Amino acid sequence: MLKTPLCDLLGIEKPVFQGGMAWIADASLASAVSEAGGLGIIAAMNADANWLRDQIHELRARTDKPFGVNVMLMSPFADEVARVVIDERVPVVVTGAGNPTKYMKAWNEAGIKVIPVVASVALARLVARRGATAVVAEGTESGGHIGETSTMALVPQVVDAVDIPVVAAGGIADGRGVAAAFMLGAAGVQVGTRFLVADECTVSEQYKEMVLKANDTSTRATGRSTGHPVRALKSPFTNAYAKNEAAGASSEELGAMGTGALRKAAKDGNYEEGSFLCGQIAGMVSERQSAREIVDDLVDGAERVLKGASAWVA
Ligand code: TUI
Repeated sequence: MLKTPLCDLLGIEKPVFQGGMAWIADASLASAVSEAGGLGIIAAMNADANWLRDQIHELRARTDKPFGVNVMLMSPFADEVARVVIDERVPVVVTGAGNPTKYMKAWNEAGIKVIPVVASVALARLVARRGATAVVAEGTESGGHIGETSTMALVPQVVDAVDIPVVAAGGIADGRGVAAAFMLGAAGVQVGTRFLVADECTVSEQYKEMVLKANDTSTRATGRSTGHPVRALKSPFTNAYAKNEAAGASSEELGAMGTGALRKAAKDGNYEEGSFLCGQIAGMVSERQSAREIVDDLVDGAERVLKGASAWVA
């Protein structure tokens, strides 16, 4: 059995978080991951308080296990969502795409376990000082909004910088990746891309097919000129976006292009206009499975390779 201090800290059985993917990580997927013993996470993304409240109630109707809400800090509704997680007594809040410190005092006082996603050592240190329970160190291999540093380089540097548990994210989709993350000092992993093809994931069929067909060079990061780079599967949208970016389009023009593109991919399966956010590891995701099968395979696979890891040590 693979158990780390993070499991006891959060009351979960397996040290696997499901990434808080915008327009994708809803009560259906999150409740299935939590039921499987991991930490399911509802993505509040750009949704308002009412949507989030409904999703939390739906999740609670399906499981009584711990779960999280991902608060996307660039959302226009971040303030109201930050209140909902307190009112609803959400056990774990994961934040992304910004600095969460302005909310941390209220969340800590409410007894919420706060786990910011960080893409740098500097932000990891800052949130640790402000009472974070753990951090997710997310490498640039991830899908969605990304930083510059790879998982391999970021995780051990964050582990050395803070004395709270570190969860590794970015480029992890099987037991080898989980075991490697543990070797870097992580106490858990966050996985997004592999859960895109989970049976309980309500994303469009078009999205799932694109992930299943992807190979190692199928993603690209665009939007570096805006200061908010995003990784997605190559598609007509990323081609058009990159062309406009190279031609010197302003951040506002590029932002306008992006509006609605995540929903078009996730909900409508619109190949031409959708932005299919996805991590570099998509090439390894080739099978539709239940969330439970995915969680079990990640953990069992890690156990297997960790047990064999000393074979080369004389
Ligand atoms: O947040 C994510 N991934 C996301 S958010 C998202 S929705 C979106 N769509 C289009 C544009 C922007 C957002 C899709 N995917 N991952 C966590 C993450 N956080 N990755 C990187 C960061 C990050 C980056 C810079 C966190 C903090 C930061 O600087 C904070 C500061 O101000 O110091």
